[in-house]
Amino acid sequence: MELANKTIIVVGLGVTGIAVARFLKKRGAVVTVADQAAEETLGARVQKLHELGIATELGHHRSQTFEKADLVVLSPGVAHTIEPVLRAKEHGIPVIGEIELASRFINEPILAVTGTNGKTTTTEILGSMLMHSGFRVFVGGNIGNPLIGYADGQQKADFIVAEISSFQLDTIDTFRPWIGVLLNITADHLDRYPNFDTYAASKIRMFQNQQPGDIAILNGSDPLVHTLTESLKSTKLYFASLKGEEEGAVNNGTKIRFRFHDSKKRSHQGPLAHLATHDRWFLNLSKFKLIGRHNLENAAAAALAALAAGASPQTVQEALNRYRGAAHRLEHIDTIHGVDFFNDSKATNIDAVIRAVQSFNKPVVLIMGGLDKGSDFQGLREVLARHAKKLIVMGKAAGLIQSALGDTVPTVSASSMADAVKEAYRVVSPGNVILLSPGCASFDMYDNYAQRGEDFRNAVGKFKLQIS
Ligand code: UMA
Repeated sequence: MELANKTIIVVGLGVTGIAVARFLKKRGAVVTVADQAAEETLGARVQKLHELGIATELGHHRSQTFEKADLVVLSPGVAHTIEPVLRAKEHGIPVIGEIELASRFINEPILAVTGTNGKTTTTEILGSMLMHSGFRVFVGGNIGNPLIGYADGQQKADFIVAEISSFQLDTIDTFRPWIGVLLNITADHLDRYPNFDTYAASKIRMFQNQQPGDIAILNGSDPLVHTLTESLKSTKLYFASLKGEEEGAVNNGTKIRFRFHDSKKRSHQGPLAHLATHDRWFLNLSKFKLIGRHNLENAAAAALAALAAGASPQTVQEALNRYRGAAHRLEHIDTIHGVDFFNDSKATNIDAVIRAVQSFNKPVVLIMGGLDKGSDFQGLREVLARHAKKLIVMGKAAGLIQSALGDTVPTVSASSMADAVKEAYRVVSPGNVILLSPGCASFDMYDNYAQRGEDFRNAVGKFKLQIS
């Protein structure tokens, strides 16, 4: 792909936009970074670009600028359906995302992980399994480390392990992971997609360029995943449930057991002959630190990908034993007078909240709220009726959540995280759980979910001092 002297508009001045602009500038492109936000809002990021000699167009998007470009590169947070992008496409200007651009400059095999929930955990476990096996690995993508950084840097990896969001899949064209993992598909981001089907279709784009030598690792317990992946050309492995002669892994709570066929029984001549030696092998879960059934699925998916890539069973087991979990995902914060506090700030959709609440065999006081993403909060009625003692709601979506769930579980609203923690603690007894699992985006009160999680951690810390 020739970049020198090309006029390229990079849209979005976040982590991705900066990394893409730097990459393109180094290769001789004439780059402008466009962002709809005003210069004052973007702060030091603008300065950083100007120091690199990169032009900016800030405050609002101008269609004329997009229409004059040779190429438009979108950040994940920029929808490919906004007016200036549609206009550029009408003018025949190619529009791609950062993942597409990066993949055109990466020669190493890519192991990509997508799904509504569990992406970061699975990506981290997979990266760690491969590293334990002695491979050099770059871990990036939606996890916060743009893939273009690898294409631009000096690091030499054997494998690229990439967390990939639906936003990123919206703007791929030739992106072709050697191994693609699809964890699950449940409703999310309905503020960006017109409906659930469009969102689901975006997830399946992960496999659209795969060929028979490639591998798709799929959730066997999800009928929708089965239906949407029926016509894939790649070799399929399944986790969570195995039907008929399907190959892959199932978990029973204490073990993840693997099933692989030898070449005589295989319906395909894929790249996986070596897996037959791992048939009936199992991962022991006695030292696995994460709670919740969904995390067993994440571990099984990661192990399948690692084994397929050539990791040894022993190192896969070792990496799993050592994995401590990603921050803000069912993260244990503290125990105060027998009450456990868990931070699940990354749970920004309904399915994630359901999985979190179901992870405990104890009464839960749940803190929810933030910015609604078009979610149907009614989906929580059953699980809350069964497991929740009280619901604390906060942020912009507080009223919406209260009207959907207030008749199912005693509900109060809180004005701040500190207030929410205090309200939650009023009704607990030893053995209970106070869980922040918001089911909403964080942007009404915070910069991101991590800042919200830290606010919860601080509020719990201060509360502990007050009551001790
Ligand atoms: N912007 C525009 N025009 C628009 C929309 C946004 O100019 O129409 C501008 C905003 O004003 C802002 C900039 O775009 O200045 C932000 O771009 P971005 O949202 O793509 O932010 P990045 O910092 O580049 O982060 C992105 C991902 N963000 C999103 O997908 C929203 C990060 O995922 C990712 O870690 C990072 O790239 C590196 O790959 C975050 C995320 O929330 C963690 N992802 C979603 C999720 O996990 O649910 C998908």
